Amino acid sequence: MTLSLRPSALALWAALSLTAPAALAQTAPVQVSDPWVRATVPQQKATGAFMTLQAPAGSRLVEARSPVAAVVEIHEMAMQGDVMRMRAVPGLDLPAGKPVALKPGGYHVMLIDLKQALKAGDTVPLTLVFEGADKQRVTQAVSAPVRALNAAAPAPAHDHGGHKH
Ligand SMILES: [Cu+2]
Repeated sequence: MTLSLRPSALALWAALSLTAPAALAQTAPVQVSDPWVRATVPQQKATGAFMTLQAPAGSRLVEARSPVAAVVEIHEMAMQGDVMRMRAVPGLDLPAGKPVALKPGGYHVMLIDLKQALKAGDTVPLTLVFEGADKQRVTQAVSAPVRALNAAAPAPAHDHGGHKH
């Protein structure tokens, strides 16, 4: 009959272990929504990856990697004189709870020295490295579908109101 005691002992153990890793709450995973990569044409050696990041407790994107590119950088668009140019930045701050958009014409993850052409329908694996306020680094794997070269951010749903079939 000693076995009948086990379930309550297990429940107690489970309750204790749930309260133990309190520090993990501060490194809640960054939400990555709608990741995508812009397709390339032949000979094109670089392209951009886009997504929306939201960090529940605040975080910083400090690094990105991908097996399809020899070099991966975090880029921003900035005016240089009269010309809009992109340049690498050491990281991208993600304020707590605020969505940060990586999109064409703005921040993006730059895939440089591509090892292969990327065509619509392909999937590109990305590894994102985030640094929390506690300086702990966490990596997050993302699968980003490749979209056509002229793809922009997803268009809002069109609703013309009168068409109910
Ligand atoms: Cu760039």
